[in-house]
Amino acid sequence: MDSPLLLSSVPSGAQQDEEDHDPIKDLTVQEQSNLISSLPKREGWMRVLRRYQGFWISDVAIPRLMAIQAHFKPRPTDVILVTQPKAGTTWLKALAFAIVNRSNYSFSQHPLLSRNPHECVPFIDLPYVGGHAADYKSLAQPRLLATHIPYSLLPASVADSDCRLVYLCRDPKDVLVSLWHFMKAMKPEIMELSPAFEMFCDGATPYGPVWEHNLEYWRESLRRPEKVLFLKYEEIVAEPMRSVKSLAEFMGCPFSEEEERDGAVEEVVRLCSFEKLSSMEVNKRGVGLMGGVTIQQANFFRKGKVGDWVNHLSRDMAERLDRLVHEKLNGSGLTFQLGDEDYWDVTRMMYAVRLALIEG
Ligand code: PAP
Repeated sequence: MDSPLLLSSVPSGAQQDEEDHDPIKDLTVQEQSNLISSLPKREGWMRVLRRYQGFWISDVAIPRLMAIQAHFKPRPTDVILVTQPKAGTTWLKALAFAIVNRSNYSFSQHPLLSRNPHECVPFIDLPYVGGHAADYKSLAQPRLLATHIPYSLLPASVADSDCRLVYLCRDPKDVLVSLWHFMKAMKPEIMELSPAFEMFCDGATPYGPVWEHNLEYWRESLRRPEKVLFLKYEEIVAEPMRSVKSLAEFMGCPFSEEEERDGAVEEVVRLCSFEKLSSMEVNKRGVGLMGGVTIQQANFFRKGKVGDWVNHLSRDMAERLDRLVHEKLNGSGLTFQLGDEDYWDVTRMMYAVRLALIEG
């Protein structure tokens, strides 16, 4: 078991503002541990999950989350990238980093060619050490940080600050399939897909329920559109150039007409594409350490496709999860499909295509 002291050390991003603050002075390690072990528990994924303030959080991540809740203070210029795990965090980090730093590096000699995106944009809630640990002090302005923390669990300092949040979500069916593969690759003895599906439907995934995570940021993006940008993985896949331009605008560094003419937007899209990043040596063979777990960087790059769930979930499973998500999001204005009718048509069409392919 990882040392709770180590895990609860305050993230370096916050250290700059809270240099000499003891992040766990409010609770002793023993008190933290007693509190965590009293929380409702679910097992089956890589780590034990505990129900903490309405969300399922890995037990080893809770002390650090508490430290963030108590002491993290963003700078007004910070941009915090937020995702549900497996919604496209790695991609969003690469895109934001490439956009913000486009005048600092040439595209042919770019840090993303030799560093995994997680080494370029640090998580505030998960310490990551790869070939190069992210250097918080020299991060460009706006400083890019990342987190999986649900909106209601963020400290009030975030809402009170002028910092911006970029939220990326993804069709929950693809999130489930991606999450299961990711964890299976790292810990082959985790549960099979069928019980994982049941836990997912119960909302019991890291930082889940997924739909609550999505909804909280969705509502905040409607309330404060100038501070919270809400993106979908599927939309970036469909229109990468448009997404990159609106991301740049939101982060306060829009592309100039000249840059657009010179192809800078295309360069960002190309540099951050699944094909390009997954072919880099660092992402094929590199190893990193995230939240105390050793991770092959290649595990962050599996297929990068929309709709791969069709190859793993039965039609019953897909329809059940679609229906559940549809009910949970109902009335919010957030959907993962085009419309109510299309919702079911798309699922059926995907299966028809798959069947046709299998039958040759
Ligand atoms: P994390 O939240 O643990 O950091 P995250 O990056 O969100 O993981 O999830 C990885 C998913 O994003 C993988 O999806 P898949 O399992 O369905 O394939 C991965 O392939 C995909 N991904 C990583 N990089 C890119 C990219 N550059 N473009 C598109 N998808 C990507």
